[in-house]
Amino acid sequence: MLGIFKKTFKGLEKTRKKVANAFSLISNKSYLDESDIELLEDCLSQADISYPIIENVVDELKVKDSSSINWKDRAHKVLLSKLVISQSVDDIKKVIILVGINGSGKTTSAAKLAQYYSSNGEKVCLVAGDTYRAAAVEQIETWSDRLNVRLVQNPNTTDPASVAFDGVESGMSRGERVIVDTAGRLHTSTNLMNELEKIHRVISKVTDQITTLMVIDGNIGKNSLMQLEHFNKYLNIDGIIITKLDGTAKGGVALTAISEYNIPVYYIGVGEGSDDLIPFIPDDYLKSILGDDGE
Ligand SMILES: Nc1nc2c(ncn2[C@@H]2O[C@H](COP(=O)(O)OP(=O)(O)OP(=O)(O)O)[C@@H](O)[C@H]2O)c(=O)[nH]1
Ligand SMILES: [Mg+2]
Repeated sequence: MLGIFKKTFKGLEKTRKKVANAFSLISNKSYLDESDIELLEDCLSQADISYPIIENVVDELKVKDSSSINWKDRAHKVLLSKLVISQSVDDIKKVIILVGINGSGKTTSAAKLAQYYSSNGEKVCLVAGDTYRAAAVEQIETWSDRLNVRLVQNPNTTDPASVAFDGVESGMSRGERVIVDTAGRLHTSTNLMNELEKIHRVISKVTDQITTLMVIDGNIGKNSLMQLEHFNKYLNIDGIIITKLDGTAKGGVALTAISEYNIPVYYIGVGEGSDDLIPFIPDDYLKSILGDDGE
């Protein structure tokens, strides 16, 4: 069941149990009273689903429905409608810039993407755009060795835009998929945010085939959406990778990102290995949160 979503399914077990429990408590009811609604609101909120979305679910469940469809299926239907966005991993352009706050999983995601595209037969180049820490360069170097993909780095400069330019220029001329790692930063650091904007601007001189993906730690929950909003002010965020959904994450962040910000989630990270990246599939994702009757 659920094939490649198995790890997410395992990771979100706690959330799913709570949600499933709430739905089983109301399963025999033909209408929902205030305490049932409160119970549902509570467990959906604990799953990191934002209030406007919860309100939509509750409003729908308050509508009389004489068909046999059950409460959970109705909630699933509402939530799925929130995840409808014309997204496809095929929309991702040749150059990918990964941005996000410290430790969200950018470098690991760069490695995962490198493996993903290599295994699809593409030539891949990693760009060490985190020039501030020697350890950061070593980390991506280790991945490039392990995955046998080209790495562009420059120990003689701390200017990430310069390394990114070299990487994209050489990568495009070789027909490679170019994945640019960047240093983690807080959205409140204006200088570092301007630097990201500069990286993007400099790469744009080489090509317009750029997709900027924000890497979000799924454990951070609702706060991460504020970070998304701020990053999106400095450079257009084209899509999202949500990481660590194999861990203690509650899971609901993807719903809010897509429905309130209209930014697609392309991939999710479900582990620390280079093959722990899977395309985001709305229906499977919802089953990970709400449960699946076949579970
Ligand atoms: N369980 C799990 N761990 C992950 C996942 N993605 C990344 N990690 C771990 O999270 C930690 C941080 O990952 P990095 O890829 O170094 O994060 P980063 O965003 O590059 O960090 P900075 O460069 O310091 O900003 C590492 O220990 C990774 O192994 C994931 O999907 N699941
Ligand atoms: Mg990093």
